[in-house]
Amino acid sequence: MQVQLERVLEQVLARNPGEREFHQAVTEVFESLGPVLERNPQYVDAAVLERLCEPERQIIFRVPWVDDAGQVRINRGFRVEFNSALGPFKGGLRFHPSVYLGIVKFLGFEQVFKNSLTGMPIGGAKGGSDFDPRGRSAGEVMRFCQSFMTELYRHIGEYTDVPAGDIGVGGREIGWLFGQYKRITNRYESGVITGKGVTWGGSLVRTEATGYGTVLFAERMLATRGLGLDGMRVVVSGSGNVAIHAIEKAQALGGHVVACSDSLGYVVDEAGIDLEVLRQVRDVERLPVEQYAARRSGAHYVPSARVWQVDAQVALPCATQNELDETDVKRLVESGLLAVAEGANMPTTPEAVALLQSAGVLYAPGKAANAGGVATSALEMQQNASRDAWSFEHTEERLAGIMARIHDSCAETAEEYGDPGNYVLGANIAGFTKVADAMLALGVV
Ligand code: NDP
Ligand code: 2IT
Repeated sequence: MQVQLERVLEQVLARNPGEREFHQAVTEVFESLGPVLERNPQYVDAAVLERLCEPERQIIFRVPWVDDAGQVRINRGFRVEFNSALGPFKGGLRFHPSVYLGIVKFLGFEQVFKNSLTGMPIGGAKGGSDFDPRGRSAGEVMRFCQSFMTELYRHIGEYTDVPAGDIGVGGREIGWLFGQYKRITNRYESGVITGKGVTWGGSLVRTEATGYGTVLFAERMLATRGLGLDGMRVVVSGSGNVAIHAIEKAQALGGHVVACSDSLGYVVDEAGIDLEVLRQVRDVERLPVEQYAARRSGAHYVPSARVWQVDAQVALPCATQNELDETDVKRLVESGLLAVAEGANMPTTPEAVALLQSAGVLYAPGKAANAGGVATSALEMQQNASRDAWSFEHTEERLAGIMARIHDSCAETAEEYGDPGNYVLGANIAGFTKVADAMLALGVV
């Protein structure tokens, strides 16, 4: 790493102690930026790196709510508004007990580059809470969402900051969050949040977009080696929004998806995952994935283990950060792994990424591969601004075009910088350059 980069990285680590995931995300981006700074000393002169690593605004707040037993509960809420050089702050909200500032900041930092890669006019942010929705009634989750928005509303807006979903925040929660925003502000401001229901301002394809986009990226990446998903053995981690739609698109393109998981274990179904059963268990009844195996003859459940024990030609991590490590990758490579495309954010550990790259496995980092979700959020904002609603076919076509462009810009940038096929380098440099140029143009702000 260049001296300039090392100096800034040291400062970032020292100024943000204990934020392990944030350190990891910044280090990974910095490892790609040496050649860009050599060609563009103006970025160093204007302290673009230092500014990029310091969020424009960080909000931490108390979220009080009352559980079904009448007991008062307190959670911590976060919104980190990272960078608005390219457009209003944009990024999801995560409700999960593991959430703390270091996770919100890693996600917000990644979001800046991801949103830049989409080519849409959106800055980067992330938020959420350490609230654990598991085992909570619908009433409890609604009251929590209302309390969360009772503070958040003053910080967001169509032209300011536009949240969406992430882990633990799906269409149901977006409805409750938007309902409270509307009630407090007395404004039907559709563009303030994305992932809305299609009858009240949402966009068709937004629900599917992240998973679909990840698979479209994988397909285009495989095509660079004359391959395709047709007939490939696919393993997906997670069984939430991103995983389910990744499975759907992989199957539509001829992939044979044999396993998926949740935080408690994984299921294997050699006949191919039955999406109808999976949706009923996970989406409708909100039960652990174990129930899938109970309802499908021939499927089996493995508790307390990672899905990467199952052989795969294509692996799609769609659950959470650092869920695919060196040991997993070593085993998968030995059993014929060809490609990894990340539906989740930073699911692969740095050591595992290095191993994938040295083994010649195609590897698409999340900030490129899962950008279809936020890109379709930007399409939702576009429809809201023009009070329009596009058809499924048109919106999916737009998504496919965006994913193809992201893929190609990563591939071309990697080639331009002398490392063809390195999608990490391509994504980081292409994402960085656009934000950095906008920051230079906007002055020292
Ligand atoms: P959901 O809440 O719908 O699903 C999350 C899935 O991941 C569940 O199966 C969950 O299992 C599993 N999971 C969550 N935390 C852990 C953990 N600590 N260990 C193991 N498994 C875990 O979330 P999404 O599908 O929306 O998000 C999945 C990933 O995709 C996240 O990394 C998110 O940041 C990323 N992403 C999401 C986008 C979106 O549009 N929603 C856009 C881009 C990226 P369980 O139910 O047991 O907790
Ligand atoms: O990580 C992500 O890109 C998301 N959770 C989606 C963000 C958004 O604003 O749609």
